[in-house]
Amino acid sequence: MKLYGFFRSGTSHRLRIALNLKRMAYEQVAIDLRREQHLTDAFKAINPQQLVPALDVDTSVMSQSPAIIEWLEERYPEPPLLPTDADERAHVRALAAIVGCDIHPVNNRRILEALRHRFGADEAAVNDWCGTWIGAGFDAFQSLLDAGGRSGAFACGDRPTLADVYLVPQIESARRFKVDMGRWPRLVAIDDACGRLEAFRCAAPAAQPDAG
Ligand SMILES: N[C@@H](CCC(=O)N[C@@H](CS)C(=O)NCC(=O)O)C(=O)O
Repeated sequence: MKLYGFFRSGTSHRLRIALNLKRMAYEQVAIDLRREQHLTDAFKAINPQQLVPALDVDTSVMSQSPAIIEWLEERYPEPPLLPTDADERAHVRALAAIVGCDIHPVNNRRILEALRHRFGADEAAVNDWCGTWIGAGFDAFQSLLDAGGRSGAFACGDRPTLADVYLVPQIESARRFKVDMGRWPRLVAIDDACGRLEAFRCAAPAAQPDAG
C-alpha cells in the first residue's frame, strides 16, 4: 500500500493511526501542502479532489479518509475499530463524525486560506475561527462521553475505536491553533491513553519522515 499524505494533515494522521492499529505495512509519499504539491496536475491524476490522504491499494487509489477507514475495517476486521453492538457502533460513529464532519472541514487549509486572502483575516482571527469550531465540537464530544456513562481509558471502553482515531489528530491540531485544552480533561485523558500505544505514537506528525 502507498499512502499519499502530509505529516501535519489531520486526515492523513487519522488514516496512519487506523493503518497502524490494523498492523498494515505501507509506504509513505509526502505531498507537501505548504508547497501546494496537492494542487499539481501530477497529484490531480492520483486524487481528482486534490486533497490528502489517498491510499493506493494496487487495484485502485482510494480517497476520503472516512471511506478508506471503513474499507479497512471491512477488509481487515481484526483488530476491530468498531464495537459489536449496533447502538455502540452508532455512538462511536457519532463521536467520529463530530470531528470528521463538523470540526475538521471548516478548519481545513483551503478554508483558512480563503479567510486570509478573501476576507482579510490575520493569524489571530484564524486561530479564533478554528478555536470556535473546535470548542463547539469538543464540548459536544465530551458531553456525549459524560452522558454515555461508559468506563474505560478510551472514548468507548478499554480499547481504541474510530472515535479515538478521529479525536487524537484533532487534539493535535487544536494545540497547533493554540486552543486551551483545559476545558476538556476527559479528552486530554483519552489522548494520553492513546499516546501510550505504539500505533498512535508512530502515526504522530512529529514521527513522520516529512516532518519539519
Ligand atoms: N474529507 C476529506 C478531507 C481531506 C482534506 O481536506 N485533507 C486536507 C488535509 S487535512 C487537505 O488536503 N487540504 C488541502 C487544502 O485544504 O488545500 C478526508 O477526510 O479525506
